[in-house]
Amino acid sequence: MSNRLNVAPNDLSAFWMPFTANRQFKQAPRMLVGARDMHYTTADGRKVLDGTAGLWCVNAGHCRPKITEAIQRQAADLDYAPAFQMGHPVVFELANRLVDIAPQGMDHVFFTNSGSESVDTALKIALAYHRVRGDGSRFRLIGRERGYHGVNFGGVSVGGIVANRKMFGTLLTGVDHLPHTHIPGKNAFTRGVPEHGAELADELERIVALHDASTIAAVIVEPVAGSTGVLIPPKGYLQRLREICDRHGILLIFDEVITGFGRLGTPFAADYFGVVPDIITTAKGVSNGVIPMGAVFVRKEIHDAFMTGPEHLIEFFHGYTYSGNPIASAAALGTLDTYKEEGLLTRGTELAPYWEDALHSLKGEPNVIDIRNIGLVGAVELQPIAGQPAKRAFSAFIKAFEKGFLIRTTGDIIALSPPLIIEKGQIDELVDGVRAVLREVE
Ligand code: PXG
Ligand code: PLP
Repeated sequence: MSNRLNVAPNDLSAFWMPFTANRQFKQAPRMLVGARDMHYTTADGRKVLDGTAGLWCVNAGHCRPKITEAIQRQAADLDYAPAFQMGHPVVFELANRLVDIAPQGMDHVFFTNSGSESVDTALKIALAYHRVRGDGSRFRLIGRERGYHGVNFGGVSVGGIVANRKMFGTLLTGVDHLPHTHIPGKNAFTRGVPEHGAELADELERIVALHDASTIAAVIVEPVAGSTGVLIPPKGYLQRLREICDRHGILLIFDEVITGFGRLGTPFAADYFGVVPDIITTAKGVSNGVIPMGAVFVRKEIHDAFMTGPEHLIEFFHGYTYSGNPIASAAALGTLDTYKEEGLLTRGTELAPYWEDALHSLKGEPNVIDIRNIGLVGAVELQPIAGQPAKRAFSAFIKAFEKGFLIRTTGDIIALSPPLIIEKGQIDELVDGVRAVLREVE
């Protein structure tokens, strides 16, 4: 390990940390200085089992040689190429490789640098698509309560997490929201896909009746809502959304920033549920989280609708300085090679039953009010401490880290999403770690 800075600087005040309790962190910093495969190493030399694949992104595990080598080689050969009006071979190769593994018909890719950028890109593609076809009255975007679509203005507008929305003014106008699909009264402790709630998709018909289909451009949902605490779509729900969108000429966008690249045991959630949307947003797992990158997959008809007008003119006025950055592209190719060699995009299918049994063995532990699982994702929902929401789960997070486990919490929900290379013994270790924590936290 060659960390030049593997001790904490004396002053932590300059860095305003994202989505972090800054004051709490800086009093008792949790610093990571190294990582390999399933583990992090902390500044004080402890090994920590990664139960969350970083932030749901390190699907192939940490510091994988193919990815490291690809980055090193690319950095020495071509560091940067202008993203606009210029090209480089690596990004074209990457687009071809991505289209090969994407659901059928999703055969064009637009590159971004994050999930938030992928979401805003997808929303803009949807709006512009209708307009280039002469259907510009379709300006409304429909999201869902409890949805997370990143932190840029488009994504926050269609998102449904109140803390991420309430500080930021009027957001985008012309947005409406479907209800979320969490019905613990009927579905608590379901193993896998819950039985009840497909009819919640019919709320889209109500929204269509309110606004008229001719004003609606697109519906965006996470196939499995991740960030809000792992909400799994009821049986038949996504099919029904697809049917209603088709009936009314509305584009369906799946935000697969978390579910993409093997998280559910299939390459994409669209494969898992057998529902193909019109646009898929991805990031995270596309480059194993190693270098920022996002990719938006688009159906041929949508892409082709833009390819009109004089050929010397730009067809879509959108893009980022770092869209398809050479080093990020090389990292993504190294990632796809690793996924392929190790069968990681489908490994979750083999492990899911074991994962499910392990997680559900936590039923009956103190304060556990629900357990949810799908693929290699799991959630353990805790009863909040009265008057102190999120406190119990945050204490569990701190205690788990002290015991050598990285878990993720949102509100009073513990979310687990380990790298897809996890072994059965490590699943046991992780779940037993959570069990021990639950028995200790207040
Ligand atoms: N869409 C979805 C569905 C996501 O889960 C984003 C967009 C935004 O991606 P970026 O790369 O801009 O962060 C996400 C990201 C968590 C957690 O543990 C979830 C995300 C990010 C960080 C933490 O809840 N999701
Ligand atoms: N702000 C300014 C002043 C810029 O010049 C640019 C890009 O040229 C941006 C923002 C957007 O940056 P990016 O393309 O990295 O998203």
